Amino acid sequence: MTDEGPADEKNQWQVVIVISDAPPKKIRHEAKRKKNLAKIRQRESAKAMDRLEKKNAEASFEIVFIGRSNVGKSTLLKALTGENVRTGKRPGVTLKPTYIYRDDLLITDMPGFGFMSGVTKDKAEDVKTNIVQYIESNKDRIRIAVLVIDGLSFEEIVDRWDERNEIPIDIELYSFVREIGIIPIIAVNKMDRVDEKDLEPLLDMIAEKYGYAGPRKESGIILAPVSARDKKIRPLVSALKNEIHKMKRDDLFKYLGNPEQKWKPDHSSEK
Ligand SMILES: Nc1nc2c(ncn2[C@@H]2O[C@H](COP(=O)(O)OP(=O)(O)O)[C@@H](O)[C@H]2O)c(=O)[nH]1
Ligand SMILES: [Mg+2]
Repeated sequence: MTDEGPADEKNQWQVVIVISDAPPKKIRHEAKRKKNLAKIRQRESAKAMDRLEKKNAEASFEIVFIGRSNVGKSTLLKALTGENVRTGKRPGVTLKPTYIYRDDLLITDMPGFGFMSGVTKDKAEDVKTNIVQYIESNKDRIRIAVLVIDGLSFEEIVDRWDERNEIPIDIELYSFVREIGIIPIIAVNKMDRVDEKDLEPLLDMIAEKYGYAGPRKESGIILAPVSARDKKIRPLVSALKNEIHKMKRDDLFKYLGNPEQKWKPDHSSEK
């Protein structure tokens, strides 16, 4: 008879239940695996950001596109560059810019800062802060900012902010880029939904909302009425070329709109 041997018949089938705080091995493994994966992803994402920043640093001329979600920014960029930048993300969710590279020209699609009631105010503010920070840290190479607005809903949005005694993000960002020496161009999109006869009054109203009183043409504000949907973007292409020409970079014309399109410097917007 051995030591372990049952001394008594009653003890033979005793079941021992071990109660432990530790999760089963399988779950522990899974948790560890997830944690490692998250770490790797974080590292990869940091590396990707570094690579992106290095790549972006090679650019010497940047044009940023800024606007609320749903104003037609992606459609406009597609019409202008042929590049598909549509992210398909929910408005206001993406915080990171998207880039288009053409030699040393960098075209940046900034995240949209919310529209209507779809996005909370905090989220819109977060996006705004990100945009401001991005522009601040890259202001040496950012030469032009295209601020895209929806020509139809712009007045309503501005009025709503006015009622609350707040400055609409569109207008705040316009002043901001101008103050740090970046040329702002306002692309007034969705003009296919505006009657020809209403166009001039609409542009006057927009200039006024941006704080320009008096005759619009003498004010210096650059407004480009376009329809991204119908690829009618000539006023924007002209305004861009006009500014790029002043910066002596006509070599970049070929990357914007229809390269066949003849272009002559327009000095009407100069003071
Ligand atoms: N009527 C009209 N709709 C447009 C125009 N440009 C864009 N849209 C529509 O507006 C919506 C938002 O466009 P999108 O380019 O995704 O806007 P984003 O969020 O600013 O990038 C889509 O349904 C487009 O088809 C335009 O010039 N006219
Ligand atoms: Mg978009």
